[in-house]
Formats: sequence, C-alpha cells, structure tokens
Amino acid sequence: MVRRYTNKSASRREILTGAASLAGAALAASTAEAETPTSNLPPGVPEWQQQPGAEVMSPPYGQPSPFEAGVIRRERTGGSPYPTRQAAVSLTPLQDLHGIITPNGLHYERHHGGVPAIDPAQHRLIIHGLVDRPMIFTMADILRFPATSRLHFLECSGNTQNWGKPDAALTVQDTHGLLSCCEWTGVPLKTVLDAVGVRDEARWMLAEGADSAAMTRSIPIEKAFDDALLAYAQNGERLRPEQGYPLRLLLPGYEGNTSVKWLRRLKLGEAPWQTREETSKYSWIMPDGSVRQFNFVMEAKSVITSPSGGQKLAEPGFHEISGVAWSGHGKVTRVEVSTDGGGAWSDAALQEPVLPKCLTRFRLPWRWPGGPALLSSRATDETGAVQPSREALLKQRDARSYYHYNAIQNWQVAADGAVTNAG
Ligand SMILES: Nc1nc2c(c(=O)[nH]1)N[C@H]1C(S)=C(S)[C@@H](COP(=O)(O)O)O[C@H]1N2
Ligand SMILES: [Mo]
Repeated sequence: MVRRYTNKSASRREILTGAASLAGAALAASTAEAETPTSNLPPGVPEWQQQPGAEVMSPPYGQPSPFEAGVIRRERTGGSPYPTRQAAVSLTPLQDLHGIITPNGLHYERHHGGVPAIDPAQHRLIIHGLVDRPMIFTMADILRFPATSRLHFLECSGNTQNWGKPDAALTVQDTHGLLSCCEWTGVPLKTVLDAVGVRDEARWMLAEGADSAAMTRSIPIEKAFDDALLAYAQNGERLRPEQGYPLRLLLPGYEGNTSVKWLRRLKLGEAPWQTREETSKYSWIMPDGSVRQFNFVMEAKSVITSPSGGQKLAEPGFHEISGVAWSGHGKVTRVEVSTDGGGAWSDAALQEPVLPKCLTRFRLPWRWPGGPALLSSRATDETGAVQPSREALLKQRDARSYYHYNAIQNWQVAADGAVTNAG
C-alpha cells in the first residue's frame, strides 16, 4: 500500500508520524510508479511542491526518509539461531549502502551479554599490571589527550559462513553483514600507555569490557603500541551504546572480537591470559586436527554488493557491478571481477580513497547479455595476498572451521535476472 500525502488538514507532525509508522515499508518501486497520479509527473507540479515542507528540526535528531524504512539491520537468516537476544548478532545491509561508510544506526552488532547502559560520568578505565604508574582514567581524562580520527573497517571473524553447502536464499547482508566501516576518533593507545609507563617485561595486554559478559582478550604489546585506538566517537558523534559507549578499544585490521567494547580495564603482563575467547572460541581447527590460537588479522577479502543475492536485474544491458574489498594487512591494491564463474577476470576500478585497513569501493561496468552469469570478485592486498577460492581455503582448514572465512563469493544470475547465493 502506498500512503500519499493528500490529507491537507492533517498537521505536519501527524503526517510525519503516519509516514514513519509504515510498518517495514519496503516500497516496491514498481508499485509506487503504478500508483503515481499523473499530476505528480512532469510536466505537472507534484503535490509535495505545492505547499511548504516540514519545519526545521522535525525531528531534532534527523532520521532517514520513511521510504527507506526497509534499510535496517537484521538478524541472520539460515544457520543456527543465537541462544538469547543478548548474546546475538545483527547484520549491516551492505546491499543498500553506497561508498564505504556505514551509517551509525546500521553498524553491525555482536554482543556476548547485551548492551550495558553506562553513565559516562561514572565510567572508568583502569590501566595496571606491568606499568610504572597504575592509573584510573575518567572519560574527561581520556578526552583531554590529543586525539586522532581514522577510517577503518570492523569485521567479526565469524562473518561469512560459507564453509558448507551454500543456501541460495541468502543475501549479502546474511553472508557478509558482520562488516562495517566508520571514521573512528579517539586517543592513540600508545599515548596513554606512555603516560602510565609500560615496563620492558610487558609482552601482552589484557582488555576487559564492562558488559555482563566481561569480554576479555589478550593483545600483543606490538599492536597496543602500533595503531590501537581508545575510541570514543564514530562518524563524528560519540559511540553508539551498541558500539561500546562511552569507550572501546579499536584494533584496526584485527578480528572484531579483539576491539573490546565498553572498555574498563587494561592490564599489562608477560604472557596471554588464555581467556574463554582465545581458548574454546576464536581459534582455528587445522587440517591435521591441531588448534591454532591468536589468529588476529583479517585477511584480504571482497564481495560484490550489487548485483547480489535477492536482487533482480530488470533487463539485459548495462549494469554496474560494485562491491567492497578490504584487508587487515593494509591497503587493497587490486580487485578482479569475473562474470563467467572465474574463467576470465577483469580489473575493477578502485574508488578513492583507498586506505589501509578500510573498505575500498570497487566498480566495473558490465553489459549483461541476458542468460545465466556467475559473478565473482577477488581482492589482492599490498602484501601480495590474493583472496582464495573456497576450494583452496578448505584445503588449509578442517571442515569443522568457523572463523576467518575469506574465500571468493559467487552470485548466480539466472536467465530471468534473479540473483542467488552460490557460495
Ligand atoms: N565488551 C565486549 N566487547 C566486544 C564484544 C562483546 O560482546 N563485549 N563483542 C566483540 C565482537 S565478537 C565483535 S565482532 C565486535 C563487534 O563490534 P560492534 O558490535 O560494534 O559491531 O565487538 C567485540 N567487542
Ligand atoms: Mo565477533
């Protein structure tokens, strides 16, 4: 059903609330077009141009158009459900995003114990262990340090569960939605560690969150002194509660799990602490059955977001193939695209800016001749690492693997233009 702004007696507020309440209004363009009165089409002057628009600050914190109400985070379809809604995930709608930035309200979520409601005035960060001056910082203290802003992706190491037989119904939100990219602002962790004086014997750092899961990870000291951030802002505003408000650790390029949210404690020590997230979880099963711990860096990876699963090409002819590529090792240097299932590859254009440990948008013009096509993308990063095929990845891991799936993603285009997940 298409709601039209025809009730001239209704107040602006009523109209806005009415529009906003369109339940999950994923308005199919074709339906909207079919019902558009010709008076709203050129050369007519459309209804919305015939009276002044909404007042400023309605609402004071801006919202997307009600017609974009279908662009939302979703839970994972397919696969095993999470046991509770506190220990769960929500996925970024990659198919609906443009460029490389994830709007804050669409950043994926992964919580092990729900989102704590933290009063920043009462929040503290303690730094102790092998340091000269153990200290407790308020948020005001953290905000006094010189700050920096950097664009980085964050990817959960559980992103993309294509280890088994592909589920054709999955969208790119399902397969790759545990991936987001923001401009993060905060204090370089090195600055704060220099203030407390880290002792020479310190080799590892424990990071603990103030959530009910007290999520805790051991981080190599080299990373702490390299590009780690104590982040308090994302895309220009303070962190969202679900991203770790008021303070999170941000470890660029590392698996998302190590970027501890609601950060309350850093402890310097000589050896890793062997917490739950680095023993029973987040380790790899190797082909010989052995287990490999501390697999921090997210490898070169890419995915075509348009056209992608669940979309439909309306007709043969021009279609831009577009997607995102990233690597935790640095910059993406190349993205190749194939439309025939890996027979021939063409170089896609990399859209500036191309930044280290950040999403890179790629684009390739394509003329769909009609008939079946298999669309794939393959990223290369500045270390020369090339995104592997699924076959090649499976040779390097045990079949029971779960984390760090970075193989090439394929989308099947059917003769009628319908696009499905081919794994
Ligand atoms: N304290 C705390 N930090 C956490 C988590 C958590 O549950 N608690 N989840 C981790 C995981 S598994 C990931 S992938 C990222 C997700 O960050 P996001 O929710 O901001 O996307 O945060 C990490 N940091
Ligand atoms: Mo994660």
